[in-house]
Amino acid sequence: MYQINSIIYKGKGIVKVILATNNKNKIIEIRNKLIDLHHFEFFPLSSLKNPPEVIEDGDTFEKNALKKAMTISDYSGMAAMSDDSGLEVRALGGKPGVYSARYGGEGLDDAGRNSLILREMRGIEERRARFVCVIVLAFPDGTWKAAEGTCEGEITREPRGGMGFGYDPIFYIPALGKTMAELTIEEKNRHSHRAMALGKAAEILMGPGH
Ligand code: ITT
Repeated sequence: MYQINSIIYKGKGIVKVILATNNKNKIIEIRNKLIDLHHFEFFPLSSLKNPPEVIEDGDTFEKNALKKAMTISDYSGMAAMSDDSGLEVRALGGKPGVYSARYGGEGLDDAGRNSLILREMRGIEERRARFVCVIVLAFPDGTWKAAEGTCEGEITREPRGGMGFGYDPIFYIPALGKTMAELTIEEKNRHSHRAMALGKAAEILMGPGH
């Protein structure tokens, strides 16, 4: 049992939270990870009529996550949870970073972006990389909280695995001996950057002393 955060809860039966993301894979992972938070119901952005488009022009994950959550909370009058995330490759000076979703230009899909990174990494021995995720919770009273999670790994020499999304097939986790795309959703939700950030976000929602 847990004690729900009374500042957020304010005696409401179920607190509705809009997931301020257009990424269906993030929604699946978030819902799976937060399944035990019975006092909260998570709705997709598509449940809002004509939600505003958010231009992600921040130079940090937190700025972009804050903009997404704030915009949707303001628009809906409800609590909103956003996720801004990406891959930072050491030998590429932290790229693609906040540009992860559109690295290489709009014409590339996930497989194309993975090929691009593998090409850029050809012949490079320093393969260390990390995934970063910042979750922002924005509330109708204008307050907000951020939670960050990271996951350390290495860039593979070729894609491996068919699960997950994005850069998962080229991100190897030495401690597990698998790429992120070789993990089941339950495994990914024990180890990923998003899982770490969501764990902290759950603490914020549940409040102290749970
Ligand atoms: P929203 O902004 O609507 O949430 P998005 O996909 O554009 O969706 P981001 O701007 O945060 O989200 O970009 C994140 C990109 O980083 C994502 O599109 C992937 O390419 C990559 N990424 C983030 N988390 C990942 C994960 O768990 N596995 C693989 N790639 C990931």
